[in-house]
Amino acid sequence: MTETEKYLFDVHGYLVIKGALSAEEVAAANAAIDHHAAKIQIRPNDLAHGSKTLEGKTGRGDLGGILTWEKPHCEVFRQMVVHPNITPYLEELLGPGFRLEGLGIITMEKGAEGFWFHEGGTPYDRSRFYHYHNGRMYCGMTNVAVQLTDVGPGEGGFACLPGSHKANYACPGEIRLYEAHQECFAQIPAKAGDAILFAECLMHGALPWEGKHQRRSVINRYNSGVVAEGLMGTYTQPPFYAELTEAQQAVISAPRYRHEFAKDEEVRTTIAARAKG
Ligand SMILES: O=C(O)CCC(=O)C(=O)O
Repeated sequence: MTETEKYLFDVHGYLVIKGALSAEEVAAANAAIDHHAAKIQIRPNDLAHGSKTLEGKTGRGDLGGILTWEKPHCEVFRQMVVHPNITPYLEELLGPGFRLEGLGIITMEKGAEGFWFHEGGTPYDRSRFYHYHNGRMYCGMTNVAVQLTDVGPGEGGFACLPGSHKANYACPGEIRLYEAHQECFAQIPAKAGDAILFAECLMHGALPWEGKHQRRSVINRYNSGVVAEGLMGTYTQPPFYAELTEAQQAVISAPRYRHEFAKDEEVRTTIAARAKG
């Protein structure tokens, strides 16, 4: 994570990682979704929460179970959970040994409703926080929304209130419902293959989808290695565990205590210095 990226993430609570996936990876993910399109579950218009500005003609689509799909369709999603273009950002925010909390695909057809703006740092949630301490950022749940189709300016989809990950006061209801101060929100244009990295405690949601094409976003949710909001089912390994690479197994794992490597190194340096006299 470059110094500029750190600055932008700290200030905004999100960052667009451009070109996180290659064109081949985007194509493989889209082919896999096309193959499983019949499994997309359209929600019963339950996300706008009565907002007049977020309501739509249809619900958003949800598609799950992607890591269990038959080969080759599961492979690109398994690669995505520990992708070399994404892992360094997660290590910066969550520390080494971060773990996957859950994942799924969001689809939206033209006219699909938005999602009311949730989270936002108040009330404070011990698993979904953001703070800066001893020269580095610390995040609770952190998400990577990998875009599989282009999102143009004004087309809707993921949106947030930049900076709200640091909020201290409760958010007024009409702002959460996108009925006041809309000018403060950011809708995030992106190209297929870009990934939106965001702190879950950033107030975020979605605007109704205006694009002619289907919106497709893979959302991978992570937390630090010691935290679990869910257990990927249970503490038992998922049935496909043996098929995963070592790196994939490490993120699809039960929460456990992990030493902070920096601290270990400091101790080792002190001991080495004393040994030299
Ligand atoms: O990208 C979206 O549609 C919003 C997703 C969202 O708010 C969430 O998953 O919590």
